[in-house]
Amino acid sequence: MEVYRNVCPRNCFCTCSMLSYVENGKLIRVTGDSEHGFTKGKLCAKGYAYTQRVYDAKRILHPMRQYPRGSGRWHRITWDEAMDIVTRKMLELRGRYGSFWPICFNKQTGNIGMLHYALDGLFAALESTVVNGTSCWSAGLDAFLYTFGDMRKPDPEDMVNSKIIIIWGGNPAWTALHQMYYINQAHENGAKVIVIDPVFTATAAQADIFIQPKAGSDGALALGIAKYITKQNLYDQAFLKQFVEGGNEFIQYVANLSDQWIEEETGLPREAWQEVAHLYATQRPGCIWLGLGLQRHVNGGQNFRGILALAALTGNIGVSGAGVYYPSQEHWRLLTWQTRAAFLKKAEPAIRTVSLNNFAQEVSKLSDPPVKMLFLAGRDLWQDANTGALEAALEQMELVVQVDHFLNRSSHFADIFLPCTTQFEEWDLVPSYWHHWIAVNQKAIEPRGECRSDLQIAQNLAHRLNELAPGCVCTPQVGSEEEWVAQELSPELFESLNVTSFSKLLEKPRKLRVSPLAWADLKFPTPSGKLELKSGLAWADGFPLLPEFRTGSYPTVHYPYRLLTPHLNSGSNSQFTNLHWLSWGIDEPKLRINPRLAKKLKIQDNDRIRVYNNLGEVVLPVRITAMIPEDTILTYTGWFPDKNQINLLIDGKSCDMGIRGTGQPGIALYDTYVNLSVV
Ligand SMILES: Nc1nc2c(c(=O)[nH]1)N[C@H]1C(S)=C(S)[C@@H](COP(=O)(O)OP(=O)(O)OC[C@H]3O[C@@H](n4cnc5c(=O)[nH]c(N)nc54)[C@H](O)[C@@H]3O)O[C@H]1N2
Ligand SMILES: Nc1nc2c(c(=O)[nH]1)N[C@H]1C(S)=C(S)[C@@H](COP(=O)(O)OP(=O)(O)OC[C@H]3O[C@@H](n4cnc5c(=O)[nH]c(N)nc54)[C@H](O)[C@@H]3O)O[C@H]1N2
Ligand code: SF4
Ligand SMILES: [Mo]
Repeated sequence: MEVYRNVCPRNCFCTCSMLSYVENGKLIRVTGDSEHGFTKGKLCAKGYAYTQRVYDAKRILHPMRQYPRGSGRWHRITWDEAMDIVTRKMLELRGRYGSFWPICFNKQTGNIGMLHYALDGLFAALESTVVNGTSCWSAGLDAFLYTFGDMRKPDPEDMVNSKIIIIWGGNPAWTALHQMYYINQAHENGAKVIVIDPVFTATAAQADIFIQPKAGSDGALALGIAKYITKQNLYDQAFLKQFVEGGNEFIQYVANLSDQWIEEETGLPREAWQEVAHLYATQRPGCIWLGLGLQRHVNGGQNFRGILALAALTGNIGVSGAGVYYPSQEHWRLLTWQTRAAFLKKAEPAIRTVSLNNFAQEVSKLSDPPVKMLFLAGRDLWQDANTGALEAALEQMELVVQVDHFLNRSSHFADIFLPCTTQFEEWDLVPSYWHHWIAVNQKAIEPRGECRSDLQIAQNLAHRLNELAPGCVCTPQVGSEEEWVAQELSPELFESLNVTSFSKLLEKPRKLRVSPLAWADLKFPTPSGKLELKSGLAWADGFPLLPEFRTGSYPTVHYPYRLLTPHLNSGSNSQFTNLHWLSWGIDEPKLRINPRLAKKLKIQDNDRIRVYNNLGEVVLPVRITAMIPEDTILTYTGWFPDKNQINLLIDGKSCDMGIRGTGQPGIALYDTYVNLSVV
């Protein structure tokens, strides 16, 4: 049996290293890689299910054309035919409109490997229309940029040294599974774990203290904690004086807030935040984990600023066991991004951008020239907000091309389907946005059927375009995938990994030699050089100078319930839930409602409920559970084939922040309101 090293390229905190076992050219087993210090030889259930994903009967193994669009009548075509249809259309549109702007490229994070950025490079080089923004983390990111000047976090392995771990608006027991090892280690060493979430999650079930504020009220809760810490004189005066800008103004601001106001905003009794405040200020060092769910609100960024202020007040920064955790990309900066750059070959391409936030509406609005062709890679458009508008938006497209493994919800509207390889069938380099380990993804098996990698598809497109219109695009045609991977590694990266050659890197995953601490030097790249609670940049961008609370959104008379749609353990966004191993016994999607609400509305378990708002309606079976408050309902995000799709009800309004870090505000996915009726 042959054994290869692979890396899970999903948009997931853990970026696990895997060992793949191959017999007679077939992948027969996948395990974790015990040489990977962060994941320690384990995977999540999705990782172990890759053997099914690779060989699933529904995986598409050759190019196909659907005619007519939406008919479900797909027929096989050759790669040559597919490339011909796609590139001729591209050139015809350029001829008609004078540029490639009528072509919109929409890729997000279906696969975060570096070689997949070839397509991004190609469409930027062509100067087409490209999607701008991300649904993950923008609002929270900007709060870090205002406060610290950059996004850096401690080594997640350092969490074992914490005495208090506050997990605020994140559900790592499901979404960052391997981090639970470090949280549990700290717990065993006597740390207290506090979870703050409107929902009693799998993470909350493992905590010492669970605080259940109203969604979107976390900024007010943070101010309550700050008020208690300062009033009781539990704050770090020396730290504040030396390293913090606006510390005194902030203390004055919180001193004037009434406990009653905080109680009303958060729905919590004052004892709740006072206990958290006392523990965080006195049991040191303490860290805070800022979840992504917390910032998917219209006031999400400003709420983050309030929480970041707590680390500043207590001086829980730059020392082991302390700090604030959020995804960050320190070592993405050590990669050369050669794949993207090699395809792009231009410093400032004249691309046109379209916002992801309300993609359907925004893409329809573009004129002069209008968008006439959509190229999707690693996307399920039904993960976007306002999916009700997608059908009309897609109607205006003369050609929709999709690169994927499976026919998904978006395929209904596609004309051409190009099947791509999985990580086992290609080389790649997948950096983590969480831990400090790097591993190379080796090709373990030959591509299934006629599948090609995103890199190859970019090369094929460039090649055919140049054949049809010589000099149309300047892109490289040569080099093995292995060489492309090697080019992503900079001398600084080699040095940091303590290896001298690419081949050494193939032997096992390596850890970067970076400081386990963030901000150990306490020098901050902000305008003042200090950690800024008072931020002139925030002010210039239209936000309060201080981390004041900004009220969020509220239910209305017509739509009295908040709809939360967080991430599911057995899926990775839209991925995996189509597999039998992962859908079996899970029984999703369900609509969770509180027992008191069920009683009020005379709803029984498994009743079918109509959930609706001004955008549309979805019918789902109910699960009655006390894990959520009475005014909230919950169903998980994901693709449940043939079932109703909840994003129909999400309107795509923007978060307060996000433009600074990612060019677009975040999406306030969790500020959605609905009403219910029994079917
Ligand atoms: N298993 C699995 N893992 C994943 C993913 C997946 O789909 N499945 N997706 C990956 C991706 S792309 C992402 S972005 C991350 C997301 O991972 P997380 O950071 O865990 O974020 P969410 O699942 O969006 O929400 C987490 C929690 O935030 C809570 N929440 C919502 N609003 C508020 C609020 O106003 N205040 C507070 N305090 N809490 C709130 C929700 O109730 C939920 O329990 O996970 C990644 N990992
Ligand atoms: N209601 C609600 N909606 C949400 C969220 C939420 O919390 N609630 N979360 C949002 C968030 S944070 C995110 S990140 C998005 C994620 O949504 P998307 O950006 O659509 O990403 P995925 O669902 O991970 O994957 C999309 C597709 O990529 C394909 N794919 C996998 N590997 C490859 C590859 O190598 N090449 C190509 N070409 N395709 C590949 C998969 O098969 C899948 O069909 O969803 C967002 N939508
Ligand atoms: S989905 Fe996440 S936890 Fe699961 S195998 Fe992939 S990287 Fe690891
Ligand atoms: Mo995400």
